Amino acid sequence: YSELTTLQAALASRQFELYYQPKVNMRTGEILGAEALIRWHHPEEGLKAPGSFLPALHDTATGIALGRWVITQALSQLQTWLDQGIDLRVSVNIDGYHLQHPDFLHELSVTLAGFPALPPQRFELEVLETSTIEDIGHVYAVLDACRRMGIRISLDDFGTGYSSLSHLRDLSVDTLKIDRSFVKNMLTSRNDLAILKGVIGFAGAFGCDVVAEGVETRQHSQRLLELGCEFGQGYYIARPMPADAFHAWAAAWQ
Ligand code: G
Ligand code: G
Ligand code: NA
Repeated sequence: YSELTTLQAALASRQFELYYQPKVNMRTGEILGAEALIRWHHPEEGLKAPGSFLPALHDTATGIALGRWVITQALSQLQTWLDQGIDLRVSVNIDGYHLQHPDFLHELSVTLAGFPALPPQRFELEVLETSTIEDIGHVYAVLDACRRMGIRISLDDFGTGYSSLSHLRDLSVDTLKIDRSFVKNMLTSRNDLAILKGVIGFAGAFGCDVVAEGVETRQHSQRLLELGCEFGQGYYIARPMPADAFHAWAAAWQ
């Protein structure tokens, strides 16, 4: 069996699960949303993180199939939470090769139509600005079409790519996610702090939300608030968790 065949079988036998990591307003405590993060329940090796299996799926039909599963699963969970009165947004990570698939937009609109009661504004795509993109003009057109459907677009790991600023110039986005490396080093490195301040400033100037990733300590949270970044995600707030743990976490958090 090749690794790809194994992953295909894993998808067919429902060995994947989405975990969810909260994003909150660090000033008010309000829960803003949750990022879906895939996990694999490997029959022998236990719970596996995406870094250990997503690379083998890069630009494959099984990778596309898994991406579709992630979207449908996340929308269905979002609908469940909204029905339960948990008022949040859900985001998924979307690979560049999936975005560039010719059927992507059509499939997404059909999938969304399967959740007619769901406001598309509650759904967000996190796009890695470093993901391999052959035709940036096409990707911009796809992301613009998603926004016209009402779906939010977030630029993930913002600031780590070579073209962060041109993306901001050429694409309308709703959210910038400050890469965790800048947050990690902000208390000790003037350069990281300078970039972090810059990203917060750009978000303000372009009218986007800004979310800090990798908020690991109270000091990070406080310093981010002083700098004008209210939204955060990270181990200080909560680790990624199974969907059915989210309810209890939210109740304890409030
Ligand atoms: O959950 P963890 O921190 O191990 O995730 C590592 C990285 O894997 C994330 O930063 C994200 O970029 C990627 N990732 C997680 N879940 C998904 C997913 O469902 N689809 C894609 N394409 N990438 C994901
Ligand atoms: O880049 P992306 O937004 O997809 O980041 C999600 C990844 O970051 C997941 O792998 C998640 O487990 C990890 N992560 C989430 N919070 C923290 C944190 O506070 N510190 C570190 N080191 N990793 C985190
Ligand atoms: Na992400």
